[in-house]
Amino acid sequence: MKRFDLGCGWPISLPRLMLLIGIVLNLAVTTGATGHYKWKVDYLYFSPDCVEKAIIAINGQYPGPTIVARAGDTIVVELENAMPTESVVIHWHGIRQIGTPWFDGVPFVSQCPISPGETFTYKFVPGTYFYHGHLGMQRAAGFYGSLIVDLKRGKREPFTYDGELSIVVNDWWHSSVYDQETGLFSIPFRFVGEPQSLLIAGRGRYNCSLVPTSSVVGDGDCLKCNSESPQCQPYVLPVQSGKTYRLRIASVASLSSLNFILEGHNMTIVEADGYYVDPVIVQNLDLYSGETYSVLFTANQNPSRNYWAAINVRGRKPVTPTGLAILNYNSNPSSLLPSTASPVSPAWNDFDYSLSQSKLILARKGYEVPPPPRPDRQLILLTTQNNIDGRTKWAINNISYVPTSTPVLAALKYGWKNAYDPIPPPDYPALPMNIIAPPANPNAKAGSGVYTFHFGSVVDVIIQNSNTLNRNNSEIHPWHLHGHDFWVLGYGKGIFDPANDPKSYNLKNAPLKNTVAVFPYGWVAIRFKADNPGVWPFHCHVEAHFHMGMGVIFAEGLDKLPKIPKSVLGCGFSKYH
Ligand SMILES: [Cu+2]
Repeated sequence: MKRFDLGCGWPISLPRLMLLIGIVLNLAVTTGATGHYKWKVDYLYFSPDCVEKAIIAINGQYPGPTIVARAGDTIVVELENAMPTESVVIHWHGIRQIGTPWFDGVPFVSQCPISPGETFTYKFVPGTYFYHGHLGMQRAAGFYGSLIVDLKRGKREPFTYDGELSIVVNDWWHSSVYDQETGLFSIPFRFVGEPQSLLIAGRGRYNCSLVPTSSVVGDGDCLKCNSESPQCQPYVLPVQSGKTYRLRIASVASLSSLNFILEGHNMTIVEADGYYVDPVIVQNLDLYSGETYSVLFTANQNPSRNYWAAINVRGRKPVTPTGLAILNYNSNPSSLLPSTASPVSPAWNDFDYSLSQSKLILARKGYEVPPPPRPDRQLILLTTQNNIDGRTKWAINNISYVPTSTPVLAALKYGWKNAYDPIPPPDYPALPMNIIAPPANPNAKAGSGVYTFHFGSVVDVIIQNSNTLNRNNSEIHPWHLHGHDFWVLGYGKGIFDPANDPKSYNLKNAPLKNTVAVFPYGWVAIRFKADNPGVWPFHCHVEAHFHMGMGVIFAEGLDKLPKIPKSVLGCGFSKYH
């Protein structure tokens, strides 16, 4: 038995669970190199923003190690789960898992939470991605890292640069994810609140003078804050004057939409979610949780000083200080902090700014993959915040997603009728829609039904945003689709008009993405081809929102799959098969 302290004076003794997971990242071309990684996942005290807290680390490292691969490579990751009380799954965000849907890493959809000795096979396409825990709120506990897949040797990017830098950004809380989860499921509802810090490459700085030092029993009274800790010194991005850099940025934020700024430097967006986009120059970059970008910038400012790299909260009234890293020129000491003030982002509630920046993201000329001209099926998904049995939930067309105890992939493939909800959710919301007042929705309920598509069919999904349970409040939701990239056909304000709005869809150079934001009181339309046999979640990437039911499950082509590997089964009904 191991004594494990989950936080402020709450020691518990729990049996130590040891899980050994083997992951094989197997690429389409078998001639590539093989990379072998050994990972040990465990809780560890760490001080990402100077405040110490138990976080999930990989090999004692936070954020987790960066995987760098080349298209065509095979990567093997042996993952030992040394956490005393938790299973793990890892979602390889942006990787389509063609032919290997069981390795998508979503508990009770693609696989059982992992048991000892399993081996996973993943397929990559080139791009900028990341990985993260997808069980409970493990991502918010620090369980994530970068995943970079370079082009095959001999292939060239349609742009040039002298050096490459990579950061993951996120928001950070001092409360444990157990406190956060308990609050979300409590009556009355207790929200996680705004983050205490914003982190760049896992580093932020909380003002230690705000940490209570008294021993009075209460929230946070035993937080340890050490502003000298090497774990919370600003991350350094080293550059040489005159050179051009590719900066890869991924947002694994739990809640916040973020805005990234390189003080004094313009950025040219060249890649989004693994696809080249038409180069567009911006002074700052809006980032939604689940999105990845590459930007180019040239170190063309006065080289005798350093500059801030900064993130600010967008879309929610910010109470969190700016997250800061150092853009370190030439031989200036990396510890030389800029004397300038923290960069300021556009007003948090300037949603028109965000919308217009999102509309700038278009497929790069010469690299366009035009969407099929028309859909075979259309879904309109109205997202609402609801009260179900006294708890605050999110619902899609009045159904709030709850996971089953059996992987849906196996349940559907083998026809285990009792293992899932056989009634598919509705394609359209009940009319008339009301998106500008707190929803009544007296019939909202929990469910786990599945949308099943004809294999190879073209599906349009319109996500319709609405007012929350609070008056005059509607939130940004970044929606992420597993197993596919989708074309972003268009955005609109107000209620989607099925007769007229499709006329303005971009069928020429719509960008391919795997995550897209729907803005307050508006809609976004996406199109994808249901051509990847498997079962795929489509959900809000705000961790608390998905946890509160904001997602749906898609399925297609299961008869095309061979037998599901035993290694991903063993829970729920799959125990008996
Ligand atoms: Cu959301």
